[in-house]
Amino acid sequence: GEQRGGGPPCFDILLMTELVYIGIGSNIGNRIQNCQQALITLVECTGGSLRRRSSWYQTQPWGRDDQDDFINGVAEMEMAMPPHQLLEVCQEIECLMGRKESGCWGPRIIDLDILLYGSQIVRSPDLEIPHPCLHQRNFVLVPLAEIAPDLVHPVLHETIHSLCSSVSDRKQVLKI
Ligand code: PH2
Ligand code: MG
Ligand code: MG
Repeated sequence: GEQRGGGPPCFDILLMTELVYIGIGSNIGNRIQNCQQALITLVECTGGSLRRRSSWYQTQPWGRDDQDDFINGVAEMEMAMPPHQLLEVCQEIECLMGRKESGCWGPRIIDLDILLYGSQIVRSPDLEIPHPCLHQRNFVLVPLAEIAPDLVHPVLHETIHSLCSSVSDRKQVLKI
């Protein structure tokens, strides 16, 4: 940065933030309270700010029918924490809240999924952004379209609104 007067050198510190969309879900216990608690903890642990949150939705289970309905929602956060570190925080919160492994698509106390991280594309064995199933699921697209309809999916190059209106998923998603 520009040096002023006789004082110390002035450094410009650039905090690079991104808009990050997190999917929140629960289908065990007090589902809304679990989702709310996870979101509060996520804000605390990431140092990010919560910009928008969708309504909560009651959603039919996707992928496996033999379980209770979920509560789902999506949060828009602004943060500087990089994707893999954010993943660790999400997993730590799930663990702290008592999540047990219940297999693929099984019931869970809490699930925090990174859906989108700015327009970044991450493809690594432990983390894929955009979330690889985002565009196939009503329970993600409906709340996401509520808060970010004009957002463009960085791989499919379609808006969330457009993905939401053409999705073939017929599972029910009800605003509560
Ligand atoms: N999560 C899953 C599997 N199926 N179905 C609904 N409705 N909501 C979810 O959050 C969900 C699911 C695995 O993460
Ligand atoms: Mg999930
Ligand atoms: Mg998950």
